[in-house]
Amino acid sequence: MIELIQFPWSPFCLVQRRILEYSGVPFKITNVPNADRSLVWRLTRQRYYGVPIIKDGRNVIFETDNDSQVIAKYIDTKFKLNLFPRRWFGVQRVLWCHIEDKIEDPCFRLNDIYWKEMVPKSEQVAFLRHKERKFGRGCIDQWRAQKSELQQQLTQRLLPYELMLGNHPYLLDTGPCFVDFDLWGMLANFLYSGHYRLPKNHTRLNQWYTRMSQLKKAK
Ligand SMILES: N[C@@H](CCC(=O)N[C@@H](CS)C(=O)NCC(=O)O)C(=O)O
Repeated sequence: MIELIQFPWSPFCLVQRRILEYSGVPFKITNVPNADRSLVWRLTRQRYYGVPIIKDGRNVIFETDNDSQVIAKYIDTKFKLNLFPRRWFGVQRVLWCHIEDKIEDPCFRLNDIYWKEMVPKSEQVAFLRHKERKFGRGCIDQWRAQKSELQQQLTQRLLPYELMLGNHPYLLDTGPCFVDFDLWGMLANFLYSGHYRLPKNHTRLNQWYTRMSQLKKAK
C-alpha cells in the first residue's frame, strides 16, 4: 500500500493527499513533526528532508527540484489518472510554477498566523525557530499585521483562475488536470486554520473548490 509521509497542513502534502483520495486506492498517511524529518531522511537515504514523500513497497519517491512534480507523475502513471495530458504539458508547467509561488505565498503566511492552533506544544519552539531562521525575526507577527493586505493579494492573484472556470468545470478542461489538484492544495492550506473563507466574489472558484474537495475518479 502507498504510504504518504507528510504533515497535515502543508500545501504540497495536501495536493498529494487529495490526488490519492481521488484515485480511490487505499493508502496510509504517516505524519511527521514539522521539525523532525529523520524518517524522511532515512527513507530517502539521506537525499531529501522535505515533505511530502511517498513510499510504495521498496520505492521511495521524492521531488528532485522545486517544480519537478515527481510524486504526482508517479501516482498519475501508476493509477492511470490522466492528470498530465499531452496537450496541456506546457500550459500546466507554467501554471504550477505560478500556483506554487504566487498563490502558495499568501496562503501559507495567512495560515501560519494561527500556527499555535496547529503545532503541538512540544514542537512549537522548533517551528518558530525554523520560520524565523527562514523569514526573519518576528515574521509571523508581521504577517498578522499584514493580514488584510495578504488576503487582498490572494484575491487578486486568484482572478485568472476564476476566469479560467468560465468555460469549463475545471481549470483547463472538462475533467481535472494536475493543476486543479495543485491549486486545491494551496487553498486547502489557506483554509486549514478554519479562520478564512475563499473570496466571495470568486463564485466559480468557490463551487470548483467544493467539487474538488470531494471528487473521486469514475470507476
Ligand atoms: N516543490 C516541493 C516543495 C515541498 C516543500 O516545500 N515542502 C515543505 C513543507 S510545505 C518542506 O518540507 N520544506 C523543507 C523544510 O521545511 O525544511 C513539492 O512540491 O513537494
